[in-house]
Amino acid sequence: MKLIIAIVSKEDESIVAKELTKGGFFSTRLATKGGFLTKGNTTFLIGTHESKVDKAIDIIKKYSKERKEVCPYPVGSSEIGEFSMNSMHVHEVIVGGATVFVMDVERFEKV
Ligand code: 2BA
Repeated sequence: MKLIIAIVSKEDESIVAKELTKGGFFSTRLATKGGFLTKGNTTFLIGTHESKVDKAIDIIKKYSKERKEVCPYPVGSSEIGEFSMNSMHVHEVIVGGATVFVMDVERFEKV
């Protein structure tokens, strides 16, 4: 059993949820917010068998569009996390398609 944690843009939430359900997956949606843009996004929790992980990721990938977002920070001086932004002169960042984590599930029960 695996747990897929997938962060998708809010705009893609409905179609991703619909297609996951059509594909036979159970999912839970959480309203979340990115630490960088501080914009709302959606985090899916999908518990599934290991053999179906690739299928779920294919669906998420297919329906999560890449977008350009305007970066709200003054560009050129700050350091955020491990990334030095000293040399960045862009005012836009590319968001997505989706950010996906796959984790082992030690135990799964519906009680
Ligand atoms: P945000 O944190 O709002 O990030 C939005 C976009 O800003 C990122 O797109 C990336 O292009 C840029 N960005 C984020 N942090 C940055 C940094 N420290 N320096 C320079 N640019 C940065 P994505 O990478 O597609 O991420 C979309 C959303 O997925 C993120 O929204 C966050 O909510 C989540 N995410 C991405 N990577 C993650 C990670 N390693 N751990 C946890 N959540 C993550």
